[in-house]
Order: sequence, then C-alpha cells, then structure tokens
Amino acid sequence: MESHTEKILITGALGQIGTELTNRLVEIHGAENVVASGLDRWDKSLTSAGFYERMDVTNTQLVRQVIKDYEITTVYHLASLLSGTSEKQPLFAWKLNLEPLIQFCEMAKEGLIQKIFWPSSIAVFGKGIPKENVGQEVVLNPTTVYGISKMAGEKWCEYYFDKYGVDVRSIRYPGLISWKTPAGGGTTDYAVEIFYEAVESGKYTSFIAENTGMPMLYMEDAINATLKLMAAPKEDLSVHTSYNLGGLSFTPKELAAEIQKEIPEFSIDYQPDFRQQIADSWPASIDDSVAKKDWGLSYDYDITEMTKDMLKNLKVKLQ
Ligand code: AKB
Repeated sequence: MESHTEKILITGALGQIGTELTNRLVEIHGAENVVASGLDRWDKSLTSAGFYERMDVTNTQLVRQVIKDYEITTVYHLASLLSGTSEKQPLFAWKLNLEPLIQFCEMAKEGLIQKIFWPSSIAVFGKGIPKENVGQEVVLNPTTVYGISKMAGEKWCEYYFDKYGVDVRSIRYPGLISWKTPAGGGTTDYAVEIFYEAVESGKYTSFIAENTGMPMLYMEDAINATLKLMAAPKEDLSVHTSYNLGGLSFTPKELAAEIQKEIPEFSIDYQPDFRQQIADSWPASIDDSVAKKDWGLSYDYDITEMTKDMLKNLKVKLQ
C-alpha cells in the first residue's frame, strides 16, 4: 500500500545535483522526511537534510538496512561517476553506475520502496547519430564507458517497469551549470570552470574546442524539471527509459562571448584534451518535445540570464 508521507533517500547527496536537489526536497517535504547519503562526511553547510548516512551505495546490505530503518518510500539515486572519470576507471564506473540502480529496482519490485529517480545523460546517444535536434526515439550508440552504463541503466529501468510495474523515472541530463557546487569529472565541466576562472583570473583555457556545441542547462531548471517529472501522474508518462532534456545549446566560443558582455577583459584559449573525443560523439542539441508534452517540461533561463546569474553569485561567493 502506498504510504502517505514521502520519506526520501538521496544517494550522491553531496554531489553537483545532490546538494541542490536535497535542499529543495527539504523545502518541500521537511527535513525530518529527507535522508541524505554519500561517501564523504556530513557537511552540514551543504545539506539541510534531517539525517545523513555515510555509506557506500554499492554495499547492498547496508543500503537495504537504511531503507528499512527510515521507512524510505522514494529514492533519488544520483551517485555516479561522470564521463571523464569513467574513462579512467571503467570497471568501477560500470559497477557504481549500474549495480545500485538494479538493486533499487529490486527493492521497488519487492514493495520496499515506491518510486525511484535515476539520472541518465546525453552520453547515451554516441557515434553516427545526427548532431542537431536529436529525438527521443533514436538508435543509441554510445562510445564511452559512461554512455554505455547509462544506456544499459535506461534499459534496466524500462525492463523493471514493463515486467513488474516499477515506478522508476529518469531524465537524460545535458551538462549542468551551477555556482553552488562544482562539477566533477564530466566532459561538460568546462562550462562551469569557465565562470570560476572568469571571476578569479579573467582568463580560461578550455579543454573543449571553440566550436564544439553541447546541450547544457542551468541547475535551477534541472532541479525544477526533476521535481516536475517526479510529481507527474504515472499514467501520463510514455517514456520508461529516460526523457530527453535539451536545455540550452552553445559552444565554448559562444559562452565566452556572453561572459565578455559582463567582463569585457575576459579572454579564452583552447587546449582540447581526451574529453574532446567524448564531446565529438555527443549531440549538439536535443529535441525534448516528448517531455514537454507528457509532464510540462519548461525552462526559465536562457544563456544570457544564466551567465548574468552565475557571475553575480560567483562574484559574491569567491570574494
Ligand atoms: C558529463 O559531462 O559527464 C555529464 C553529463 C553530460 O552527463 N555532465
């Protein structure tokens, strides 16, 4: 039977999405109903959750115990290695990015939890797929460890929904940009680092080439989208792998030009590294019309508003 009070567990709660999502969930559900978890010590300045469990999410026995102890109903399972780091630790990336997801689906199948959110990525698309306006239902052909793990995860989500009715929901996030928490180990991280460097030193060396376009999204829009998807009636959802989310599309050169509107002396140069090859295999823009139709996806920020907001907040934060 479905519980009336949502009791939430967030894995990866001290990460880029986790930090902000946890605080928003506390605002909505109250600190007493939110359990944050992660590998690191509890940093109370980062999360306002009522409880924190320091745990390795691949330790299934421990995770099950936490779920039982707190009578968790909903899991936001965010713990993951991103694209750059996954290339350096492929076997661990596979283990971390896949096994806990399957375990959470098992728990939902058993009725121990009711709902799961799990992030996928634009990394699922890969080689040979058109660059622009990539649709929801295209053939996936990822070439990175990260992309392969996300594609497999999506299929596991669909499998558990089709076979057991498990309510697992997912978004293919583009690169996420935030001033509150740094990114870590991703290919789209340049679009966060550039703002820090613009404020701190007035110059930036991009590890992505100047004309490489990738889909990106301001964190506030990403959190709103996640909460909207999780609040949507189950019967309105037509996608049980993962929803496309397009957000904004721009190149390092275009982002630098936006920053120069605010900081005219800002300069950029380019030294692409191994992540360039990953970026080359990803789309430049995404068609997210299915998410708009099914659960009302919308955005508040364009590149100009995002740039202004990032710089305004970082100038204060980095003082
Ligand atoms: C990464 O660059 O690995 C992530 C992603 C797009 O999934 N930000």
